[in-house]
Amino acid sequence: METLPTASPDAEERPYGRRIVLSVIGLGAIGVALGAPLQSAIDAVLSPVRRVDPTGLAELVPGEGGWRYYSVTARQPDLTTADYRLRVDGLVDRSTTLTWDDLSDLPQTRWTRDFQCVTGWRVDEVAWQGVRLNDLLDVVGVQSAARAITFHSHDGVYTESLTLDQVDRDEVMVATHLDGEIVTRDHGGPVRLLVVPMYGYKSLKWLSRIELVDNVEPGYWEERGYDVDAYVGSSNGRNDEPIT
Ligand SMILES: Nc1nc2c(c(=O)[nH]1)N[C@H]1C(S)=C(S)[C@@H](COP(=O)(O)O)O[C@H]1N2
Ligand SMILES: [Mo]
Repeated sequence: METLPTASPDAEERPYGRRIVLSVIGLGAIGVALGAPLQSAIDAVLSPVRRVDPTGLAELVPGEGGWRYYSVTARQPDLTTADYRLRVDGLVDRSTTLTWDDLSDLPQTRWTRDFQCVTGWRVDEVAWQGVRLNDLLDVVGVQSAARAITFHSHDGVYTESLTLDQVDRDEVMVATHLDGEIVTRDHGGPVRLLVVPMYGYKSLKWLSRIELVDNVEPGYWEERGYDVDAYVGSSNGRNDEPIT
């Protein structure tokens, strides 16, 4: 069995969300009853899933509307729109800290897109609203030495990265609304990243900082073997046109 990337005896570090924790207690008991040999056969079948969701059980427990709630930390940030802050810094002309109201005052973009996790689950036609990353970058001014962006999360652990060439495709959003409502805590609210053409692990939740850097720094899952280039295959090609 492969080593779980972030498994730790410390419950605070366990890499699954609380909804899943509640739902899988019964499934864990099944594993105990089956005994070790059968359990390792099940583990082998689930292993591609485990590489992204070490519990392997998120796949079995769909949330509302087909979503699975992922978090690599047990404790999720609990931020109101009033205390939310977004730092934009690194190789920019004007480092800045934005509030929720600052984001609301910027031009708003709306895209309806499918959302797909690398493990195979997918939610069709999710309606997103927020600020295009390129609009935000225009505000701060990107310096010529910048080549990539490192994104940080208020969870203190998760990071993601994109090259500026990838961002130039103009399909990245600092998202404030999902299906008409402020992004919920489970979904990484009040503000998360949305990287439309890529697998879900690029869409970092509880976005805290956008850091312009001169070289791409592998993100959380990239450190664990996933690609910085995470473009979804042709199966996700249905909703690629912006609606506004
Ligand atoms: N901070 C943080 N962002 C994250 C993750 C995470 O564990 N922590 N999981 C990623 C993965 S693998 C997916 S598929 C999506 C899932 O988004 P959801 O939890 O809103 O369904 O979030 C991505 N962003
Ligand atoms: Mo994912």
